Amino acid sequence: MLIKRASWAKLRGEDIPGSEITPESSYLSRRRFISSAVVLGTGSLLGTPVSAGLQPDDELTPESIVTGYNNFYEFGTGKTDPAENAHTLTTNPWSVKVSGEAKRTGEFAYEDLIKGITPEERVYRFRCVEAWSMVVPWQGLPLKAVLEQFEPTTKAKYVEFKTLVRPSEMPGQKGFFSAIDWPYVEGLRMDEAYHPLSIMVVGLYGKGLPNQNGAPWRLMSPWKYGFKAIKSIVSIRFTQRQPRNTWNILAPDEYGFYANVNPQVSHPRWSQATERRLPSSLFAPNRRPTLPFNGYADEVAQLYKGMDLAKYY
Ligand SMILES: Nc1nc2c(c(=O)[nH]1)N[C@H]1C(S)=C(S)[C@@H](COP(=O)(O)O)O[C@H]1N2
Ligand SMILES: [Mo]
Repeated sequence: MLIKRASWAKLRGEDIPGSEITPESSYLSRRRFISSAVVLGTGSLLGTPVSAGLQPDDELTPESIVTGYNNFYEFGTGKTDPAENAHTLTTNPWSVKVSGEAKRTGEFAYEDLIKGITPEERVYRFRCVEAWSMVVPWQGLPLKAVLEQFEPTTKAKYVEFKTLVRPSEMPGQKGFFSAIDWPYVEGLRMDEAYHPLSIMVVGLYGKGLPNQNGAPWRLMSPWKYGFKAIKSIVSIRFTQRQPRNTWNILAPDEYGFYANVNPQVSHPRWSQATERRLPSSLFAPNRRPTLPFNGYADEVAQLYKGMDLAKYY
């Protein structure tokens, strides 16, 4: 696996020496980097981003699309609603409640939970269940390092996450008409959460994470559909039993708990065999085949050995 350290100072936008600043143009020139990393396979290319699973023609999705075309129903159901409405969300102070099958539980300040963990840069393919996709340079903390701080017990088989509920700042939580019973909730099996590809995202394109993308921190397990990547997390609970998750509660026949990207298991209303890689338009749809586990099968398929993936969708 290819790992590059990111810098907390940079993600916080603090004053740092010019030499540490990575201009956007250098992200663009990494297109070449990405393909050569894939060609070289798993060499120890320290200093390049983690790019396992990327295909030679995967190009970074422009920052304006990653931060302007979002799903974050707390701010509205339209793709541009989050970018329009989320900038006023208060993310400092931010506290996180930890509960369940762990030795260290209680209320923690966000800064105390990220202290001492070095952010890493991960360039991941990102596939929404709605059949569009992106390639995103995230900065994140290995999820395992975040969760181990709480010393989960052997009873912890799953971990559940919840998003903030604050209707005064989240207009999508105000109406009576919302089908979602807030908070947005998601979960992972512990071995999925501890997998090295799973990260808690704290930055995007080398900057602090924009509110519309889930500030101050959000989940990312790149082999799963985007709805697993829960945003603006305020609660972490370790459990023995599989938790329910928001989209599964809304439409259990359409969205499962596992939500592993799978071109062979169609959504009841559309095929998952292909995806529209953004930017995509009517005349340049940029459609490409969807890969099993979103292209990360070599890394994660063994987590599901012996499971019927059509049943555990
Ligand atoms: N709290 C919360 N998290 C969420 C969502 C949401 O509506 N609320 N949408 C999910 C869906 S469906 C997707 S595709 C991704 C979108 O992430 P992005 O806007 O950063 O691309 O966030 C996921 N996390
Ligand atoms: Mo999604």
